[in-house]
Amino acid sequence: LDLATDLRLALERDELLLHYQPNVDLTSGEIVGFEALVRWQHPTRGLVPPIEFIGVAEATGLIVPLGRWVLREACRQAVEWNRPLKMAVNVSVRQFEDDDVTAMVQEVLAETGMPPQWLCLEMTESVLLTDTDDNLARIVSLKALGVMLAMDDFGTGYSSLAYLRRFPMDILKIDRSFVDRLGAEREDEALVRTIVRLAQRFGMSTVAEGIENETQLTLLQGAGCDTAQGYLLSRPLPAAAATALLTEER
Ligand code: G
Ligand code: G
Ligand code: MN
Ligand code: NA
Repeated sequence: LDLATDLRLALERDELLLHYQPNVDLTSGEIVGFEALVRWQHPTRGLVPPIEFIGVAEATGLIVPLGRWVLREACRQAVEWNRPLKMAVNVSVRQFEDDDVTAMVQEVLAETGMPPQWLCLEMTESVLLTDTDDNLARIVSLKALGVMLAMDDFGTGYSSLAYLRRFPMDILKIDRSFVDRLGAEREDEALVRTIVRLAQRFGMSTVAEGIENETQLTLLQGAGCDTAQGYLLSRPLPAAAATALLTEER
């Protein structure tokens, strides 16, 4: 079977699952949310990471049913946890440009009983780069559902500044590439501080991605970054382990 055919079957056979990476408040140290990250438990290929199948899913259009499954499962889990945590879900360009995206999100919220304010949809710059009226209308109608919107991988794309004015995003996720270099050169610290201030200026909160060491943690706290994700804090966890972490934190 080729990967596309296999992936179609995976959806029917319920072979997808989510891992959850904690998002930690840099002031209190508490878990304030999770990012849902899809995996494919394949009977012979093993646990397949998303980089190996998201591209295929996008190319074939399978990302639409797959994305709906991810959203539903993430919301179902959040409702089961029943805590005021932010559940972040990645939305790819192809999914976002589907005309029914707002209706789909609305249906999943209703179906699962998910409070909209607990949900955060993460989009990359490429979504926002296509600065069309259609895309702006989609963003506005998603916002009207009461969900949060995050700009993912900030700073990796093209010219990222013009659309900060245009699109009502709530959260800016500082790409891992900026965090990686923190501690090595003073310039990198200046860059991160500037991104945080820029986000604040536009009323957005900031999430730093890919924190792997204490130096990065300290510098990000110093820069006024709100929350962080990364292997230092926790790897993405299977649902049971994430549940255990929440229980022991209490
Ligand atoms: O999970 P991992 O940590 O390996 O993620 C790799 C990439 O796959 C990231 O860019 C992430 O945004 C993307 N990804 C993970 N889960 C999903 C998903 O449910 N939908 C989409 N569109 N992308 C995802
Ligand atoms: O593109 P997006 O930000 O959605 O994807 C998150 C990706 O980053 C996932 O593949 C996740 O496993 C990975 N990730 C999360 N924390 C770290 C980290 O501390 N270091 C590295 N190298 N990758 C990380
Ligand atoms: Mn993401
Ligand atoms: Na990212």
